[in-house]
Amino acid sequence: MLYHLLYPLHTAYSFLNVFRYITFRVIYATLTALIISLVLGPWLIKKLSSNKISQPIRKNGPSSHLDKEGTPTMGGTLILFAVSFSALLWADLTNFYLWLALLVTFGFGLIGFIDDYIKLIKGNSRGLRWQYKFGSQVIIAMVVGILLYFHPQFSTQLTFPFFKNMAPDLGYFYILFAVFVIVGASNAVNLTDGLDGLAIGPVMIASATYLLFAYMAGHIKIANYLQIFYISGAGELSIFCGAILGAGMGFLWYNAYPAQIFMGDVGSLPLGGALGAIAIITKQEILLVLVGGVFVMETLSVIFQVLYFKLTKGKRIFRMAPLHHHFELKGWAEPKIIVRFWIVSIFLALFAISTLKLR
Ligand code: 57M
Repeated sequence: MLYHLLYPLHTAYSFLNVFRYITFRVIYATLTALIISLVLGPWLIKKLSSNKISQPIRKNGPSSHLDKEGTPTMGGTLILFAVSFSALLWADLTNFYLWLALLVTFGFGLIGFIDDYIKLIKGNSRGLRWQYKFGSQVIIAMVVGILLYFHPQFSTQLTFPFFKNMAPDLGYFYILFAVFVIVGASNAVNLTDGLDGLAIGPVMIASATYLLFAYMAGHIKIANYLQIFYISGAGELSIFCGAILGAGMGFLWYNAYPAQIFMGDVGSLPLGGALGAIAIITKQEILLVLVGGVFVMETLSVIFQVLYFKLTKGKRIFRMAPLHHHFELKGWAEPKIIVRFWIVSIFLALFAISTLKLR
């Protein structure tokens, strides 16, 4: 909004020309979201606690989690507020991709909110029925895929790291691919959100990485130099990524071990969905497997665990899935698991960025 209000005044006040620059607006979108989540965090924690919106702990999980009983959850509401307020304040509101990212964020956020509401406030531990939860995610992702498919500028070609000449055109199958990426990323982040700061750390690392990708994709000279798709207007998504990064940092201040608040499905589902949508829009879909490698490992650990359990009629590969629980049961301290997963996430993100040159 500030871009529309203040940039036009640069003819009278030249210093307002700075609002033209995406780099400037990314920095201040990040700082705005950070300050909002830092300042409102204590108030929300108190509000959730007084309304007894706290996490029930399943008895069949690691015993160390029993101490977490009563931790306030649904902190994702704060993340969503900080992200949307900051993005709407600093981004170009006429940008198509910004509204696509907001559609996924709010759509998946509403699904997560309803799930949390049923579980935590209505007291039904099953939450939203998986058919409704999964079905509504698919519908929202389908709408995004269709809007992109019919967008005149958007390409349905798939880009691969390392092979710059390999870009098969998926045609309308791209819509299904987009659904797979967005819904998959959303549920992968959801599965990962099982230790203090374990999900928000890699989400921040991924949003910082896609902040770079979006800026480069929207900058014709850089895009041509790197031989990546030039997506006119994608640069505004780096402001959205900055808002996620800032909101994540502020949330992590309170979610860091020992957590004073959990994000809930209202946080994990939209954050994953937004990263999936940004990966699709910036045409760095396959790289999301690397950038979001921690989420992929956690999801694969569950898939392999369940398949092996069924195939061997009761045997397990891991002591418990997702992977973070396996290390807990091996005796690793929770902070050690969390920080090591962050280190892996940073390594994978740096390697993913390097692939833009290794092609
Ligand atoms: C999402 N939710 C956490 C919190 C967070 C198919 C199966 C793998 C599903 C999986 C599952 O239930 N996943 C649901 C993970 C939960 O966190 C809440 O959920 C929100 C995210 N959606 O924001 O509100 C618990 O995680 C802990 N936590 C923290 N700090 C945080 O910052 O400590 C969360 C955030 C919280 C808290 O204890 O209560 C979760 O783990 O449920 N199921 C599992 O992950 C279960 N695994 C399992 O059953 N494995 C089986 C099979 C199915 C693969 C096996 O290995 O044989 C484990 N999780 C739990 N209990 N809680 C084990 C049983």
